[in-house]
Amino acid sequence: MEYIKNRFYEKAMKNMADLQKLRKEHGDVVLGQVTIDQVLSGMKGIPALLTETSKLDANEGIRFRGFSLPELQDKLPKLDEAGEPLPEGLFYLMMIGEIPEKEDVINISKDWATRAHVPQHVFDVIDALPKNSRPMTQFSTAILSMAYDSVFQKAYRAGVNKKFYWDFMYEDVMTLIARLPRIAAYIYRRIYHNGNHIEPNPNLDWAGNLAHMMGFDSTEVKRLLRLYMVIHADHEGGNVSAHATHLVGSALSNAYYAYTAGMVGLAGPLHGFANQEVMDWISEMLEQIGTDEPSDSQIAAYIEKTLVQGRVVPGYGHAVLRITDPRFTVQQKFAEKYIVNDKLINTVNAIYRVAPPILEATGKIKNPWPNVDAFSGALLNHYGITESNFYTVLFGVSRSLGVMASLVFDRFYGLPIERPNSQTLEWFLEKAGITREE
Ligand code: HAX
Repeated sequence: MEYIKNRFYEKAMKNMADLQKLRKEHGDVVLGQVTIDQVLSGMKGIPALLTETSKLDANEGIRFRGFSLPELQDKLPKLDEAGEPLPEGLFYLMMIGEIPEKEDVINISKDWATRAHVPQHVFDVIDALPKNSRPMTQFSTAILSMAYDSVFQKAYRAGVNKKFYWDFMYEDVMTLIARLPRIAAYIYRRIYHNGNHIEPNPNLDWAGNLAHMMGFDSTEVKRLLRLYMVIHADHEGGNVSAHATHLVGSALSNAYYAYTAGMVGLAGPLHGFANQEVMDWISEMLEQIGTDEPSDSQIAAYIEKTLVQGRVVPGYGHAVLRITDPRFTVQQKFAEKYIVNDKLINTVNAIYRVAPPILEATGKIKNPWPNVDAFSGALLNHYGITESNFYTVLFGVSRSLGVMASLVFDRFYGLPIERPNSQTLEWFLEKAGITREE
């Protein structure tokens, strides 16, 4: 299993000389100007982070190490040719920068299977929470409780040289990722199946095992979860879950602390919780209209009503994208390929026809197109994973792949503690040449 770590070391070492040169000799190169609007609109568009794993283009969507999602569906190893790529392969690509061979992917699967044992105290911590506390609360608390096991933390306390931090971080990252399916499935079975838990099957792949432990052993659900885990894995470094993980990690917090920070960020309704909000919003709409096959004009009226109420239409808009999210399109194509006439999916497609012009007509929403969350719930629901308040946990399991890979890079590159500058309103007014009335 060490060979994945060794490959990472070889590849990442090649970048180190360039990074050191940049910092030493080119640190004064100007990258652009920062406007008041950029700062006050949530630091949009300011190049402020170094993230290797993926890059988001506003007009094209996500690329992982240069590969678009359809390219990855074609190129990443699968268990069977008709299936979807294994998320293990995407993790390899993000870490090493090359499309893996099937053997590499199987090696990661095996590595994670050997690390997947979850200590009893983690289940005890979950069981101590009220059963009806939000699944993301249970998930984040469980992750935090594993900080006890951090080998990075122990090594740091023992005074290890900083050039070896990444090695211990890698170990924590691999163990954390390996344990997540068991933890997520445990929470799922605890809440929705009376605590009737299902043991892991070490012969299954990471996403297949998640499906298995949740109680879904069909090829269809395993295929869907493999796709789901690939498309939600990373969205460059500035989104809330990735940035929070990176920020907390920059204080040399261990991987469990950093990822917990990312997960509590993901739990917000403008980020990962939007996947549940989409389902809630659609159910509310269907209930109020009184049909499960709404017409385009009924949907249009409901969208208008939502906007008048000063609420957001969940699943639409994006802080960076200015097109239909390719993660939406990939799911739509998956549905076209495998699913015939599902009423909820028909409604999601109808919303896609109707919503963009209405959102655009407001004149203020910068991106009227759907994001990943507009489709994901309908697919899960179709295959029997109907408990929408669990959906953000599934997103969280997937997101570990990108943010944890990035954390290894952060420690390898020795990126310093993050500490942007903040200013008072007074300062901004002065910069804008505004004098306050006495
Ligand atoms: N419905 C209604 N209003 C919307 C909107 C939507 N879908 N999207 C943006 N707006 C509003 C904003 O609230 C903002 O209003 P105010 O000026 O009154 O504050 C205005 O339009 C301008 O916003 P923006 O610049 O276009 O968008 P932001 O970068 O500020 O926000 C969001 C991006 C994704 C948060 C936003 O589009 C939104 O709230 N969408 C709905 C929630 C959602 O789907 N979130 C998931 C995003 C993808 C993701 O991270 N998945 O995990």
